[in-house]
Amino acid sequence: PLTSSELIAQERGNMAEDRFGHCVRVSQTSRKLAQLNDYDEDKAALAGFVHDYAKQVPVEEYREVIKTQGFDPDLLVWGRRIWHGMVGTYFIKRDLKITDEEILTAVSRHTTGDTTMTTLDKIVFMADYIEPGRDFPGVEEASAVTYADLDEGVGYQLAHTLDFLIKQRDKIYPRTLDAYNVWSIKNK
Ligand code: DGI
Ligand code: FE
Ligand code: FE
Ligand code: FE
Repeated sequence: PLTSSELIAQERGNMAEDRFGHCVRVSQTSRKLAQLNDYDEDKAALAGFVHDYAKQVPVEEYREVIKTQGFDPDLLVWGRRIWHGMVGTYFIKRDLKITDEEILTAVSRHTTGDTTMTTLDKIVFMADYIEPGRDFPGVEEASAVTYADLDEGVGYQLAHTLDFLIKQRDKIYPRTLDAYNVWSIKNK
C-alpha cells in the first residue's frame, strides 16, 4: 500500500487544485456522516478522499481501458461524468493500490447511486452532494435531511438529480433511474 503522503501526492497530481479541495471536503464530510451512522470513520474518510481520483483522466485513456479491461462496451456511449466512478475504480486500484472492495464499490456507485447501497456507499454518495463547497439551490435542505436520516438524503439527492437532468433534457443512465425507483418513491 501507499503511505498516506504518497497517496496524497498521487491524488494531488492527478487533478486540478479545486477538485483536490472538493475531495478533501468530501473526506471530512464522510468522516462526519460515518460518526453519525456508526461506521468506521477512517475508512469513510479514505473513500471520500479518493472518490473523484479519476475525474480528470483523459477521455482517450478511459476509452482504451473500457475496451481492454473487461468493461461493458455500452459504457462507450457515455462520458467521464458516468465513467469516473465505475471505471475510475480501475485507476484507483492501479495507481493508489487500494484493494478494499467496500471502498471501490462506494466509489463505483457515487455518481448514480444503485438499487443496493451499503452504509459506506450512502455516506460517500451524500458527502459528495452536501460537502461545504457545494452551492446549488437546495443544498441546505439536502444537508439537513441527510444529517437527520441518511436514507432520506439518498432519496432526496436521487429525486433532485433526476429532476435536474430532465430539466436539462440530458440522458439518464439506467442505474440512476433504477436507484431512484428504490430510494425516492414515497408511499411504497
Ligand atoms: O464528480 P462530482 O461532480 O463531484 O459529483 P458526481 O460524481 O456525483 O457527479 C454529479 C453529476 O453527475 C451531476 O451533474 C449529475 C450527473 N449525473 C448523475 N446521474 C446521471 C448524471 N448525468 C447523466 N447524464 N446521467 C445520469 O444518469
Ligand atoms: Fe464524482
Ligand atoms: Fe455524487
Ligand atoms: Fe465528487
